[in-house]
Amino acid sequence: MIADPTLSHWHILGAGAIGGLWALRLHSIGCRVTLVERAPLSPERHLQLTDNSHTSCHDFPVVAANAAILPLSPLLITTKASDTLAALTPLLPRLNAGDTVLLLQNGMGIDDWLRQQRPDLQILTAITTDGVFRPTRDHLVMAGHGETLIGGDTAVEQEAALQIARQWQKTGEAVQAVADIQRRRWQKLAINCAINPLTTRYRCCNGALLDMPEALFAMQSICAEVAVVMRLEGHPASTASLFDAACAVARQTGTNTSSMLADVQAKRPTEIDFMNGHIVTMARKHGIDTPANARITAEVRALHPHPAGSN
Ligand code: KPL
Repeated sequence: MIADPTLSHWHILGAGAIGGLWALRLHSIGCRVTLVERAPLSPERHLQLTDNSHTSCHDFPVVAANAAILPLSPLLITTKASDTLAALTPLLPRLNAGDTVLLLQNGMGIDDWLRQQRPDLQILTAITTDGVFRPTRDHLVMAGHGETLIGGDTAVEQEAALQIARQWQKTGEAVQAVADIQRRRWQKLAINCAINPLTTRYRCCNGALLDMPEALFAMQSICAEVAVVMRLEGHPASTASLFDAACAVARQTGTNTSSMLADVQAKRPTEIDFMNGHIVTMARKHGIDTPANARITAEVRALHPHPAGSN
């Protein structure tokens, strides 16, 4: 497919499973796509996607994050939350005021950090229920088509989210711009807080949590604290609604290894600081304790050495 010069030229930081998927999807509708990496292994990456029996592939140009590559906007960030600060910091001086940055990743906290560093950027956030795994670095296998929701906090950002959603819908995927992206991100965060670290504690797939009374009790305690913090942050939530949603997702993704357990098994840093750790931080800002989240955060952090100075 020849790139259409009237379509956006996307830069993707962190082309793992979701980033690689969107690289191929955006390429399929004629967008130019460049991958941005901290330490590129080669000037091109051959990404391949298997979706049922259909395979698509493309060679994408790769540029180093610290190389002079302007303009970078729109920039899609799909790094794991735990890798984002290191990956994004060298890019910050290369972003211009008003540039669009779209964060599509698990967990929360990175957008706040980015807004503090660069209040002049147009920062959008997105969540997805697409399921994709990577048997090898550059081979993606679609596990299930989900929905991607994009939004922004200001009217201008919401308009930008709408434009991006319209463009991404051309891929044929379920993509929507939503006015309440923060509420939806909190709901997704609650589900991740209730499932991911407990699969790590019990070394089990998501669905197995539902068969363990002690895991269900811990899920409920975590949800109760998340609901309090959500309400303090201005988002309606109850323990029952978050717990029910977490149980439903654990059931639907029953045989999945959660991303956190996969990280622990592969001895990679986890996203705990951007999930339950974020709840603890936000609760402290409001002057309250969240012992169930603090305990599981400490437990998961102890599994992997964290850089000195990180909280
Ligand atoms: O998002 C997930 C994750 O593993 O990070 C869930 C929803 C728990 C599915 O595995």
